[in-house]
Amino acid sequence: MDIYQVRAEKVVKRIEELALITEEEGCITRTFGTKPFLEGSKKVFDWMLEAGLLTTIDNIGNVRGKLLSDNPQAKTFVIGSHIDTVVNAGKFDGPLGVLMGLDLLENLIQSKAKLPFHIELIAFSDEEGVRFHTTYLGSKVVAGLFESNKLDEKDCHGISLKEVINEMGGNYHLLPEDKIAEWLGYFEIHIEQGPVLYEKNIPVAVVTGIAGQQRAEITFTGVAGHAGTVPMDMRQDALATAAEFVLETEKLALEQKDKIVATIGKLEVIQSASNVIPGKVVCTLDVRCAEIDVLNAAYNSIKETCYSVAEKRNVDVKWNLVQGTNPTKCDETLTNALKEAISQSGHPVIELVSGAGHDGVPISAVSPISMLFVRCFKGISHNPLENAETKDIAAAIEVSDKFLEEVISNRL
Ligand code: HGY
Ligand code: MN
Ligand code: MN
Repeated sequence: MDIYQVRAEKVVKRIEELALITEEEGCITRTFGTKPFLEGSKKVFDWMLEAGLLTTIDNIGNVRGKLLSDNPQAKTFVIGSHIDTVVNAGKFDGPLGVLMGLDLLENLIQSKAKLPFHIELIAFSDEEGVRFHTTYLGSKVVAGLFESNKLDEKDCHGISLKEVINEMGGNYHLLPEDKIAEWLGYFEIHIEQGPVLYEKNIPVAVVTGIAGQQRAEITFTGVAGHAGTVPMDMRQDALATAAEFVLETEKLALEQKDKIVATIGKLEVIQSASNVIPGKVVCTLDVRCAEIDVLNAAYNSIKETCYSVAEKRNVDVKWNLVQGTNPTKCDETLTNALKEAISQSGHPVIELVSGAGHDGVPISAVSPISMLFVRCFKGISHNPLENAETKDIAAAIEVSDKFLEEVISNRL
């Protein structure tokens, strides 16, 4: 069996092991700071330690393994992805990039590669932003971009981010010390989470950019009432208002389906009962686009639509922009090296823009970034059916080895 297939099987074995650690029996959920999350981090920590990396867990819960150059003044090349998950997740989104990164470093150690720069493998602690509805907490700390006003954000149980950091054994006062001062570059391997490679029957693609995204939390406040006595034309129904808003948003996104996507992923009827007209509804909005002007225009027209639907129904709206990230470009030099590695490995070079967000977004402010996509089953992700074939992981390992050789020999 070829060496890449052997290495890929070891990556998959570790992915399967990590996937057994979850908050909910029967599905995969490891959200920032929970006990299963910490158990998963410890497992990755132990693997990094076993591999011979200088391993630590920083104040925001990132698991970090360093392979040092002999030159103490050298810059750092980071390889990473995230180990937190969405709810009822697949097993590859995040862990694939962390455990393939670990394999790449194990291979460098085994081949006694002389490193002109430090390489740091990072398992980011909160890329998905499930618990506090704000993403990239781990990578923002490493990039020195963490906003301390996020420390008072509360989760659905009223627990603040700073309390969770303390519970994890971190010290939020020391977060600024966890940043990497001198970056050489960043490389992330991730499943495509889209159907292109599956349709084209190609194992890998190079990522040229990451779409921008706007995330908002919207509260509709009407009047709760008796389901049996309030005439239909006298209601201020918060749920009917939210429902019309959801369909109007879908209609607007469909009209621009080649450029934008818009999703209302969460909707909660507050103090709901089957015989009460909903008085209060909270929902989320997630809008994405690779072009900033189109993204802003779509976001603003969705917001205007929201207010006009609510006004028509005499319902109040509170609109809170939770986070906005601009479209991000991958570094040309690193991306060309990745294209070269793909063609040297015998694959056609496919260039894709990622609709999904990744930790390279905040990191791009302080470092050149690069990403390699791996084909996944029908493009399915954020779903337990998510799957990547071992042979595609083997192909991605071969490409990544060649890419790293290029970076090391030319210090791109
Ligand atoms: O939602 C996303 O873009 C990614 O899964 N964090
Ligand atoms: Mn991901
Ligand atoms: Mn994800």
